[in-house]
Amino acid sequence: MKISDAKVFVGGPGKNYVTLKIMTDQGVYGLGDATLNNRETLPAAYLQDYLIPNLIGMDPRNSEDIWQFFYRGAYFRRGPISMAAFGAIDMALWDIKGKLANMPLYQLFGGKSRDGAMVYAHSTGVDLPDLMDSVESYVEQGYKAVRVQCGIPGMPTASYAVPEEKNAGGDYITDFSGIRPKTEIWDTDRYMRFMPGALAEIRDRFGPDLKILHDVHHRLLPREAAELAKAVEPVGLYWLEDPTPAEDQDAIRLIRQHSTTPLAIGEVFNSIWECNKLIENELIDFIRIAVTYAGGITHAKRVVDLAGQHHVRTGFHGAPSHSPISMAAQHHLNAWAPNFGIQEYLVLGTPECDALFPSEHKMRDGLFYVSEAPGLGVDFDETEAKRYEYKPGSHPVVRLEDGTLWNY
Ligand code: KDG
Ligand code: MG
Repeated sequence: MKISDAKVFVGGPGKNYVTLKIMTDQGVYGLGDATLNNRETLPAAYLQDYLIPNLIGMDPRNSEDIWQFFYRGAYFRRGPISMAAFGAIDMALWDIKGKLANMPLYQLFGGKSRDGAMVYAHSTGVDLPDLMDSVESYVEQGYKAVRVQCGIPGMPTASYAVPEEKNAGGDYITDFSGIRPKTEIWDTDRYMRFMPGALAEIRDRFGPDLKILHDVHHRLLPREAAELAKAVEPVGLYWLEDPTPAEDQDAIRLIRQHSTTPLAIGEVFNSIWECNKLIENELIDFIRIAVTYAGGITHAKRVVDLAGQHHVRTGFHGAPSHSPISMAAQHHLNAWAPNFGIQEYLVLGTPECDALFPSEHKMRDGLFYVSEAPGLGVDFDETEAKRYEYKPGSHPVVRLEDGTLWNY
C-alpha cells in the first residue's frame, strides 16, 4: 500500500483551517489538521514544499516510522510549525489506519474508558454581571464546567478573551483586520484586586458542583501567581491555567509551594521535552498540549501515558482554531485515556462548519460522545472548501500602561 498524493487546503468559516488530505493507491484517504493560529500559511508551506514530496510512495500504515523519519530527519527538531505539520500527517495516517481496520480510533488505542467525556465552555463578560449571564446560559445548556474570563474594572482595554463591548460576538482571539496586531493594555494590580473576589462571587452564585476554570494567559510573575493561586483556594477552582509564561518552568515550583490550587499548563508546548520535568516532578495537575501542534496522535499519546504515571490528567487545548479534524483526534483520545480530565470545547458546529467537516460526533449535556464511524469519523467536503480562502489575522499584543511589552 502506498501514499499516492496529498493536498493542503487553507481556509474555513471564520478561521484559516489548514486541512491535509492524504490519498492512497487503494482509495482510502486520511485527514489531518495543521492549523497554527495566525501563522497558518507556515505549516501549510512546510507540508507542501518538503513533507508531501517525501510522503508520496511511503506505506501509510507505517505511521511510527514516518513520524520518526520527519522528526529525526529534520535535524532541527521540534517547534510549533514543524510539529503542526508532522501532527497533521500523523492524524491522517491514524485516520487511514482506523478506516483499514474498520474501527473508530479509540478502539485502536485500547477501547473506551468512558462514554461521554466532560468538556468546558468559554464564558466571557465585559463585566461580572455580563459574565454571570454567560455562565448561566452554559449551565442551562447542561455544561458541567466553564472557563470564566472577565473585564477588569479600570483596565484601559479589554484583556485576554474579553470582548470590548457586550454582545460584540465574533472572534475574540483573532482579529481579521490584518496581520498588524491590536494592542491590549494590562495592569496586574487591577487584576489582582478584582479577580479573586469575582471568582468567589461566581462560586457563591452557582454552588459547589459547577467546575470553574480560569486562564491567566501567562500574565503574572511567579510571586504574583503564587499569591493568586493561594487567594483563590476557597473558590475550589477546577484549574488555574497558565499563571506564568510557560517557558520558565521553575516558576511553577514556586506557585506549587504556596498553594494547592490545581494548575493547568502546556497549550504552547509542542513536545514531551517541554513538559516531561513538570510531569515527572508532579508540579502540574493538567497537561494542556494539543494533538495539532504537539506532533499528532503518536506524540501526544506519549505525553498522555507519561502524565498518567504521575497523577497528571489531560485537558487538551481546544481553542476555536482547532478544526473538527484535530478535535476528533482529541475526542478519541479522551474516550480512551485512563487519565482523562476535561476537554476545552467551543461549538464549531455552525451549518457552514458542519457542511465543510461532516461528522456524527455529538455533544450532549456537557459531555462529548464520539461516533462509531471508522478512523477519525470526520469528513472534508472539497466542494465546500472552494468557498473559502486564507484571510490574514493576528492575536493582540499586550503592553503595560507605560508601554512595556508584556505577555499575550
Ligand atoms: O491562538 C491562541 C489561543 O489558542 C489561546 O489564546 C487560547 O489560551 C487559550 C485557551 O486556553 O484556549
Ligand atoms: Mg489558555
